[in-house]
Amino acid sequence: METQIKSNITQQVKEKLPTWQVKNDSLYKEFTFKNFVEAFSFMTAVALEAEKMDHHPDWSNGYNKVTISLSTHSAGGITDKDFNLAGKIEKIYEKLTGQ
Ligand code: H2B
Repeated sequence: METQIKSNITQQVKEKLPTWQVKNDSLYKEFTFKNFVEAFSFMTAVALEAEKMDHHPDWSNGYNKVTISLSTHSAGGITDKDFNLAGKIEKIYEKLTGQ
């Protein structure tokens, strides 16, 4: 699956990534941590995974918050690559925070 129609994407996000939203043709989520060190540890782990996948997040950090936006730039929207990276990010978040 390379590109998908939008209503289908929204449905898939509800099923597979219930804590994520679709925003500006991207998968979007804001993560909260206990402090900056925990947030930055999360970003480091995600960065290494993203590099391995050759698929990179658009993100920002402010103290204990990290907002992540995932889209496939070359496809101009959400693809399987974004779902896969979001799944990996969820696992990293769970492992790091126990949430
Ligand atoms: N990340 C994302 N999110 N979208 C892309 O289209 C993309 C990427 N392309 N990471 C990759 C890198 C491409 O630029 C390199 C050359 O593989």
